[in-house]
Amino acid sequence: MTDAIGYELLGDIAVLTAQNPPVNALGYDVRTGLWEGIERAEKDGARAVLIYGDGATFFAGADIKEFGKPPKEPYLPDLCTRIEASPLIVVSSMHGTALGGGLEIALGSHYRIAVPSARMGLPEVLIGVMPGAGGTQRLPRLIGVERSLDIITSGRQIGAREALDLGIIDRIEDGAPRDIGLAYARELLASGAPRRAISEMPAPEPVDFDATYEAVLKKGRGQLSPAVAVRGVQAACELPFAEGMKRERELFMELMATDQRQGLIHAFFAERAVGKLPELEGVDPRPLAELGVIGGGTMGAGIATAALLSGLGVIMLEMSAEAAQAARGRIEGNLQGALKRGKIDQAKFDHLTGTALRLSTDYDALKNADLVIEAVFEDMEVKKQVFGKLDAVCKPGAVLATNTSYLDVNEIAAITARPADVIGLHFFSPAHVMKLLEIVVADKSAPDVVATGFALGKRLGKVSVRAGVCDGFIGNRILARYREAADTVMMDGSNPWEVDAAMVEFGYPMGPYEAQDLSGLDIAHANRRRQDATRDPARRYIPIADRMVAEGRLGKKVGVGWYRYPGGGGKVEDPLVEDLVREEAHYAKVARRAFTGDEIRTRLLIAMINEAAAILDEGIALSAADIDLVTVAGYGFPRWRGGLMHHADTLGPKAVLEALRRFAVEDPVAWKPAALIERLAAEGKSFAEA
Ligand code: 3H9
Repeated sequence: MTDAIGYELLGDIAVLTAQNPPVNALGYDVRTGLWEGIERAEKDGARAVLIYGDGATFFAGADIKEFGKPPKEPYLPDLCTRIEASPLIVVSSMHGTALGGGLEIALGSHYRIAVPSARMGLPEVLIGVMPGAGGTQRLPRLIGVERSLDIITSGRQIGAREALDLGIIDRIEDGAPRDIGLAYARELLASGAPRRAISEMPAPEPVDFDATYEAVLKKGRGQLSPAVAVRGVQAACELPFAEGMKRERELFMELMATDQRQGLIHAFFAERAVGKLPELEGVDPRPLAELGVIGGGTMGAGIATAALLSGLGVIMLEMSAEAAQAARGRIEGNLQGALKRGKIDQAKFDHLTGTALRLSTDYDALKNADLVIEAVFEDMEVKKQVFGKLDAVCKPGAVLATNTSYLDVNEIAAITARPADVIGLHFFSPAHVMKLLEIVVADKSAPDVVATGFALGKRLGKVSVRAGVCDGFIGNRILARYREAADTVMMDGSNPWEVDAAMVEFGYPMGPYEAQDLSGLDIAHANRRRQDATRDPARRYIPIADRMVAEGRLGKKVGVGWYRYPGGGGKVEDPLVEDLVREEAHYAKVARRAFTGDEIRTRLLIAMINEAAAILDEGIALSAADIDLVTVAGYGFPRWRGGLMHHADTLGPKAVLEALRRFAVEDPVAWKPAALIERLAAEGKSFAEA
């Protein structure tokens, strides 16, 4: 037997223990060990088999690192079938996260028990595949089609309680997984409980699978895996079990061969690699118990909410008692949302809004804070005043963070006598919802201050990405080029809804103009005014957005922006905007022409890739994968495409360069290829290798 599975015979119960840290992934050794363990138990005359995992979890699924390599026998679906076919009573005892192939092993077992904290699910669609070891065949037989479709197409994890209610598991018991599993197996043997094979249960009742497929496909915004998984469940209704397993395998292998699977798994591993910075090796973060937040607007309230939910104490500083009261209202509103969704209970709500949150108008209240995040008005002078005061009151060793989106963190740090303690923590609004956190490392930021930023990000459940200091850091710097390319296309012949439609078709949840309407056109406008002094005069400037602001079309909050938002809800295309665009083009003497969706997409994407390449080359981002995470977690880039640079690699630096050269004929300044792209194209290398 392999070392990955321990074998013991305890009386008439054989115990198979998974020993494949960190998550007991079902790699080749584990599969072989389980197969041999079942055979040995049968030979040894056992009457029951217990399967459980050592360490943190039951099996967390197939070994994703084996994906894309030639599969090696025993295959996981065959293993589940072999387990189920055993004449012995097989019990799976689950703890941690029984996911994907892990839950499928449990479904191949005859009885399932779990500890109360266990979580389980079939998250395969989230990494671009679908359950491929009987999940789409056994789960619907066990709990019905509709509930299975919900679990399989969402990939969501469910807790032990819900699993028990749904009938996925037979029992919940507190204790060590080995102990509760053994006791259960003994009880089953003593009571003469029968062997139960889900495959022998009747085929489940069908639903309208074509309609479900279409609905799921639409919801996936171009992502295929959840929709294809629907066809797997359909097979459970329409085919005998063994045939259904074959169909599931075919569909699974089809998805395995897609770019989408590669993109999603790239994003999965990028998320796990992003915090592992060489500069932080062996560096401990500073202690973190009390967080100060300055400014209780939408951003500050969101940060405070996220911090409270993570268990940190929060002191919110505002300018006046009224403003503090308004900030409390926003935070309580956010927490009400968490209460409604069942994320917290009433007692927790009372605690978070009671003792855990303090409001003050006096900087002295921040003197014991371990970390203070400033989220005040985006203005250098205002920020400097705040940091001057923080420098005066905060305890030695406190981390002083700015939530600026664009401003120079070095300049802010320099106002203090402790620039090593200063860092940028760029949250995205609403901060208690959005996943991205850019950790902006200034020239003098101390390594343990950076480590504290990452520790905070982890605690808040964020995807934290290191960024260097520049105007806009990683995300907003790319966004500026995206908008510029969109505005140029609009000026030269398109309109906002065509541009938006082109990007939605690519997989964005919304296009750049609808997104601007949501965030408010005044914010970008103020930023453009800040950049006026330093803008390259040779660069083409499109004044349409300024004109919109001048006409009071500030976005959704005022009911009109690029679109109109009538009282009844929804957005409406506005011919006035088209007139305005045509007028501006007329003033600028532009000969307009039509753009296809493909042309629009290519321009917007190439513009972003070009800027991202410069960002990578300058060391503002440490890797192409970090840029991928920023675009996916903060800017709506479709995750199934892996992120901006992963997508760029599917095009290839050579093709990107060719497109840039083509566009540069029209405008050599805006489309000047980044040096990195020229180098990679010449060397035949990818962005991932840069
Ligand atoms: C499947 O099962 C297909 C079958 O239906 C059919 C097959 C035929 N494989 O996330 P963490 C690594 S598809 C390999 O930081 P956490 C991870 O990279 C699979 N490695 O910890 C990291 O490595 P490192 C369906 C894996 O506690 C380390 O383990 N299952 C796998 O925050 C710790 O991970 C899934 O999709 C894996 N399956 O979260 C589950 N999983 O230390 C995917 C993790 O070198 N996994 N690693 O960076 C997860 O959702 C989370 O990792 C989990 C733990 C919740 C388990």
